[in-house]
Amino acid sequence: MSKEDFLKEIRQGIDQMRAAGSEVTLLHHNDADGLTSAAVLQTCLTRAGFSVRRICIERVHPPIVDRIHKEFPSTIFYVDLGGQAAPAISDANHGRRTTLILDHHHPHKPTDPHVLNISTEFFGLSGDMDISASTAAYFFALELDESNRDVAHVGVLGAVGDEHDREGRLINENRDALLDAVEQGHVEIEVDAQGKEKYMLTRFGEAIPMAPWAISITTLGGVGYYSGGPDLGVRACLKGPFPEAQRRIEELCQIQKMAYQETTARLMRNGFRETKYVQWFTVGDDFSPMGVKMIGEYCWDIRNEDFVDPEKYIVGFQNMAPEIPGLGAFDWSQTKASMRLPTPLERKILVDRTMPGLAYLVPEAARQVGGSIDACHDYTAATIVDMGMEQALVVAMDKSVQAELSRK
Ligand SMILES: [Mn+2]
Repeated sequence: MSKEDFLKEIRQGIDQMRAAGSEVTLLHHNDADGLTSAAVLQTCLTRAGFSVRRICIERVHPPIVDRIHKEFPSTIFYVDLGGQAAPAISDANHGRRTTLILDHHHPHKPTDPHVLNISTEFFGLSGDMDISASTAAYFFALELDESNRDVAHVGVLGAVGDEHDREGRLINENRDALLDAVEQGHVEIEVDAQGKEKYMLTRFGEAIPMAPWAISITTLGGVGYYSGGPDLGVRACLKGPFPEAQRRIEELCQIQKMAYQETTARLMRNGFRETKYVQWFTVGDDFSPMGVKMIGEYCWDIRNEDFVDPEKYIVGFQNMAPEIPGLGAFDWSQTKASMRLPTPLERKILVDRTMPGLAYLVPEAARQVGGSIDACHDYTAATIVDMGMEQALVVAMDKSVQAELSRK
């Protein structure tokens, strides 16, 4: 399995798309990698004569997938998400639409022959370091037409957004995209005294440091999720920082700061709700209009603050708005739960192995209260449960920790 096999699978996907008509619904994630991926695919597919309807989603949630596969008479294309949910997507599709998944997360095999899961990990390309979804999208664009080489810099921006350069430089497939962008004069590489590379976007005139720019793109998609942020984000990936986007990024940073400050003040005043092993809280609708990705970001932000118990799991809840921009209203009443760890507890889980990790605890507890199971790692996890089940979820986690400890 290699990059060559991956490209071959992409070509097969392109053939299937071409055979299925010219309408494409493009579903993508709302962070910098997801937005750059969407920007690359929207550009190359439009150039190839497809008409693209783009919908940004925060996660693959069954009611959303059901509606799209039922109501959209088009090819359905998932990027930067969906790889893991390929079986659920297969169920929802039920043989109806030509469906492509282009992803770099841990994948599962689809069960519907109309669903093609082109996940990098199937080809030995690590989604953690080698290849971002945006770089994968860039390869897709090149297979569609070599002239799409001019969007290489957009691919690179997504890789930087997913911090694939965290060891000092982009490597392997991401580096291929980087060198393509450098060769066209769209990106410059700077090397600091420690030998760590820094990337400058030079496509739009004045050099823009790519790492903070990727964070701004993520702010548009995450904080601005319910207020048109993803659209601005995709445009900013393609056009660089234009005044309207710049203004909006500043406003959104302010909105985020205020929401965080108010929540922190409340937690310092009233404390968390606590069980033996868990400290938890809900922001209800207070984070509106920010996307539910933000509850996870907030929990991560506070994990080592003085008002947080360093030995307990952190669980934060944020209610889901009853709509998906671009898809309309949904009648769910659900809340997103995000789990994070204070560093001392993280050490007990990852290093000492004296406490159970979230990858075990959260799916187990979610199952007990009818929650959705999603990508969970030992140090970060999330699930969606019905409103009113918050305490039951926490109690289930707590019991699970207890059971695990008495087993040891
Ligand atoms: Mn990604």
